[in-house]
Amino acid sequence: MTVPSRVAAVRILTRSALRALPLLWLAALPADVFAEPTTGTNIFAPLSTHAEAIQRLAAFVLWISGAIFFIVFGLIVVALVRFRRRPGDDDAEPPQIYGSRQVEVAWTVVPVLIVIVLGMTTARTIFQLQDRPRPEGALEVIAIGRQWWWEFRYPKLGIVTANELHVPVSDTAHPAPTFLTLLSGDVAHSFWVPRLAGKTDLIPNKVNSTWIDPRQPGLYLGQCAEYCGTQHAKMLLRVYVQTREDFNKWAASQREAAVAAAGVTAGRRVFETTACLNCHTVRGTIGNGRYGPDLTHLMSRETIAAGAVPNTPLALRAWLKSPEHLKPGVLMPAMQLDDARLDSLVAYLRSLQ
Ligand code: HEC
Ligand SMILES: [Cu+2]
Repeated sequence: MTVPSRVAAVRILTRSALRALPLLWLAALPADVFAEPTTGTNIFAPLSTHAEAIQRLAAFVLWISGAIFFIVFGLIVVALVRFRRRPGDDDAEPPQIYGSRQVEVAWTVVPVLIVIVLGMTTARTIFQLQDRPRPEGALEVIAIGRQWWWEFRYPKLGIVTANELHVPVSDTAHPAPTFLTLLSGDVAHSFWVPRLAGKTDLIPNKVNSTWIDPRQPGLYLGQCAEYCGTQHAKMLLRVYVQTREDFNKWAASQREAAVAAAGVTAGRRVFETTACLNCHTVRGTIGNGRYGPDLTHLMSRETIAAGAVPNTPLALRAWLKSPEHLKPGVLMPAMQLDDARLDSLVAYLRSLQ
């Protein structure tokens, strides 16, 4: 390498090191610096015990790795600058050193200690979170991952819903954690709402669990975090954290059977005479399929198809006409309904408040 290009290399290295510097600050910033609504998915802005513990651990690891990065980089830069070839160098070999016990011991022992510290801190965080006993009165929810949507069952409340999880807010004055039992109906999935908790997998034939205690009401977004097939990317999660009163109101209305609205009998007949009812439940009708989402209170949801499609009349119609079009690979077939039957079916589904 010629002298000018070496100088240029040093300059580029220093410049990229300086550019990377601000990244490190991220880890140390308090959560409120990111004054974003709860819908953000920033792991550095946790709003639940699990997520906070993970953020603390991540910040600690980042600081240590950052320090190592700067020490190593600094030494490289010093070596490059101080020992570069100068005009008039005699090209003789520099003095050769054949090992130094102290140096070798130091650079073996120090990294081993660092790895032990990082490993122990990580293990402690994992065990702290996993060993927490399930407090009396925690809300129990069973979350089942399916290709490519989420089923949420509240066994004690008699509620079954899909994709949009409702839980009460848990502030320090009134702790109200939610325990999630995680199951899979087909392949491996992973439950991940970054501001509430770390990823927990849903594995076929295995029972996993996690818990959340969100501090602020709002909508928290998440996503399946384990590749589970074609529509993995559109297996989104929405967690609605509500005040106690709002949550109780929601729960009470979810417990009801479907309303038998007037003027939608034609649509209801379509639902009950096609294969819809083999895959979908509408409590209060003969439809009790469990392969697809429970539709009893479909209109209480803001989205359909696991957050992929807004729950509007137009989108709903497009979905029924060709689910494949909105979510390629989807496991709901197009039912080949003509326009009149589609319209009446949409009217019926819109009545499922
Ligand atoms: C073979 C089973 C099957 C049949 C038959 C079927 N569906 Fe579905 N349906 C599904 C599955 C699976 C999903 C979830 C798709 C996804 O999000 O990936 C779904 C999703 C839906 C949704 C969106 C629900 C939500 O909250 O996300 C609606 C609405 C719906 N189906 C209505 C119908 C209607 C009406 C019919 C009859 C015309 C029907 N389905 C026939 C399996 C089926
Ligand atoms: Cu998945």
